[in-house]
Amino acid sequence: MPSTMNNIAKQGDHGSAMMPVIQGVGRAAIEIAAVLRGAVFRGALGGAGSENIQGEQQQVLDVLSDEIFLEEMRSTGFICAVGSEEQEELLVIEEYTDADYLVLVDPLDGSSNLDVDGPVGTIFSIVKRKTANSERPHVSDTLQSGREVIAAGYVLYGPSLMLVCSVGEGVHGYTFNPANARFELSHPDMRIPEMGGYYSVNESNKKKWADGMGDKLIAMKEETGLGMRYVGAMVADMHRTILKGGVFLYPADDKNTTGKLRLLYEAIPMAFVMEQAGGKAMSKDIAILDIQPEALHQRVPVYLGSNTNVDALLG
Ligand code: P6P
Repeated sequence: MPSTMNNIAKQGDHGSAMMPVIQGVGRAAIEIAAVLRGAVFRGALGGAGSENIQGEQQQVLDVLSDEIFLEEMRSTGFICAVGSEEQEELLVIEEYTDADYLVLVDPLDGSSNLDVDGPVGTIFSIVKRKTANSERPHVSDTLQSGREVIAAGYVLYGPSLMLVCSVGEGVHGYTFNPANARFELSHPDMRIPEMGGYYSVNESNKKKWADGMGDKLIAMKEETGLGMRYVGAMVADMHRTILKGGVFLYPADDKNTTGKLRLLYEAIPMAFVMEQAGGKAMSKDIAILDIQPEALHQRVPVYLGSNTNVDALLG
């Protein structure tokens, strides 16, 4: 069992490259956590006065986190380009256009929680380029199904700082130990219960949901009596779902007709982790990892969680 992130990154077919990249994610997480903790004193809470490609108000910390993450990926020397939820175009790393891998990242997921001191996260996945190393990295390098993902995971900025990731050989959780200033294995081989006690959704949208999901949720609630937990940051809701079991969902609705959550930056990495943890990751009637992405900022409906709960909901 890997005791530190160094060991997990050695596993898998791309171990020699994944170690520095996942260590880079760890360094970015530590830096972002420090920025979050001191944000109020730097006047860094609140809006940046700009919109991202998603048309969402960018938080100052969204922009800062994106810069920190990009710099740490650049410094690994293994990444040729980064696709970020906060950037309209693919960010090519000019010093390393011949490197083998790309990273897709939501640098600060759930950032609307920041000014109420709620949990937020970073979500990432790593893919191998399809273009030749002699070519310039292209957006087509990012449009790969989740079955091509080499490694994925998330950072949870909560009461503790956690990095949960998989290189395709199970899911392991690492907690930052302030005594040693490094991530240490705290949740070896994370497995989601076959059935859990919670559903997790923004139920205020229920009347707008597509595909009869409102009626399906009502039926599931009556049948199972599940409790409800919803943090409003996917990383926190996913982490609880993996540890306690249950189902997290964000259906399409009449406002977000193809869903709200981003396929490349949220759905695919979280689906990779969920399936590696023994759970199910669906987007209506197709497994999220089987979807062929068509655009960098594509959105999809998501249903993630314990096999029994997802089946009960989707029928
Ligand atoms: P709502 C955060 O903005 C996010 O992308 C996910 O982290 C979260 O699960 C969802 O959107 C929350 O959306 O509409 O409930 O605020």
